[in-house]
Amino acid sequence: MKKIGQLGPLNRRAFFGASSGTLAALAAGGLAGAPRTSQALPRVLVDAGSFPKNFWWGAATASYQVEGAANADGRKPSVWDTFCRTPGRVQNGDTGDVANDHYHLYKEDVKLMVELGIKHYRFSISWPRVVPEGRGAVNEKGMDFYKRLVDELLDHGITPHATLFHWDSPQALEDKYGSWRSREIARDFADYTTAVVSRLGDKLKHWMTINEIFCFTFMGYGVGKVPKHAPGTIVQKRKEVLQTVHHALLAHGMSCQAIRAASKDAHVSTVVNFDSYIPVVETPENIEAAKKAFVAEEHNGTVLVPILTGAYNPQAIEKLGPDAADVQPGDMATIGQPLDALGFNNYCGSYVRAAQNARGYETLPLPKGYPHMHTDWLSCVPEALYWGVRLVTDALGKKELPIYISENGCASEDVVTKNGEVFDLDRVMYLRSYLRNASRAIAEGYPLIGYFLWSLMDNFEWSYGYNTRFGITYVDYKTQQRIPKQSFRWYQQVIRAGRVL
Ligand code: PNW
Repeated sequence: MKKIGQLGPLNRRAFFGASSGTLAALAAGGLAGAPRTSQALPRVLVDAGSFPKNFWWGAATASYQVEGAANADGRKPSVWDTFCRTPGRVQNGDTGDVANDHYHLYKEDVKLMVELGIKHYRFSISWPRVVPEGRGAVNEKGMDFYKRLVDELLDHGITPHATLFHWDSPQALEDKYGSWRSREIARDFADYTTAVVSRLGDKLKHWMTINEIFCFTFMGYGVGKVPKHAPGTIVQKRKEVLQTVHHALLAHGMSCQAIRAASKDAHVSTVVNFDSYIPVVETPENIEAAKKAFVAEEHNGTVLVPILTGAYNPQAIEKLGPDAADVQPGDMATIGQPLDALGFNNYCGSYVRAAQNARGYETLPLPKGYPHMHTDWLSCVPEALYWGVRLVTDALGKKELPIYISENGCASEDVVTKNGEVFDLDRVMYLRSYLRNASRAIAEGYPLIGYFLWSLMDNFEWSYGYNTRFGITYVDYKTQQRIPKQSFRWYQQVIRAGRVL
């Protein structure tokens, strides 16, 4: 791969010798479409924050967080409906019963997307809306909602990208066999996949199997204590948690096979919030340290690495010892299905440096005063985006695998002014910094093809309820009014210009 960042002095001279017309075109983002491997592309484009013309500019949401209509047209409860009804689990006792009422207001929301200028929209399909019992009969009325949504998107020139699972698993399967604790869920998920793809696959080509395995396994099953996410099961042993991870990996692999069987021209990917490691100083030693941490630490070693390579990372497994999951013959080959792309959900990251220990690296704690956004877990670590993309390529050797940012976004304490405006300048600052790192990755030749901002609009933020807002559109939940924030206006211009503004 040719790395533009490594261009020699000749090219830099060529740039500085460029005509004022070229400079003007650069300033206007007019060269954004230049191929990323072009020898003529000057390094200064890294700083200009330009993006290729065919870059996927998008935004994302998820079914339980926006749809509402919890009892409409035959939908049955998901584990999140139950979790929300359990006192103390969700702030303020909030539920997804109504949420953004997107189920009924989707046409208005597509208009919002048109105004924003995105050409790609990522949403998720609710399993208990489509197969209310988790297995068996398909609820065609529920399915029809997604057909209407897809038609509406296509009519407006927006490419739909569907996530098959974004945490709202059917309560019926929780009652039957404890959801992800049972291996049976992988088969049920594959059958549900077939039901969806065989009905939507003629129009919808971009499929993502599962969103963030980490969040409904490691965060859905707690050893001896109540976890933060549904189903909220207390287990006795760590191994039980790792077993849910294994079943989710298996479900992903079988879902990939089901998609390809049901749709010949499907684009298949999955979405992982893998941990990103930033060399605290970009020296060769620290970069090596980042590569080591990236594959060996528990989360990546037990989720991303098996998905991309068909094997758990040996160091992670060794560290887990007796807590590692039981694996049956053939499982790993199923898990390591070839993918057309990888979705990367990125919010933060860890700093790392080389160390004289057995692992060869150490991660560094963030000091108390480190920049922090408006929710407890969200530090501002923009380089995490660049390094996450780079490390998939460099540490896992996946040089040809396209990567897109499936989520990146920021929580702010949004206040609507008397004039009906929202000045979420902290969100703009955050997004701008992360997008600059996206442009750096592209300028250096890494295969980053798109960006879905989380989120198109405020929505149900899981155990934080409606108090934590991640949208670039403000939602007044009393009236369901949508109010574009300053970040919306900013992103709109970024998309238009094809570069960070
Ligand atoms: C993602 N963390 O979750 C989810 O995919 C979205 O549904 C969610 O609304 C969004 O991020 C914002 O939270 C995450 O602790 C939850 O690092 C937690 C973390 C990261 C992502």
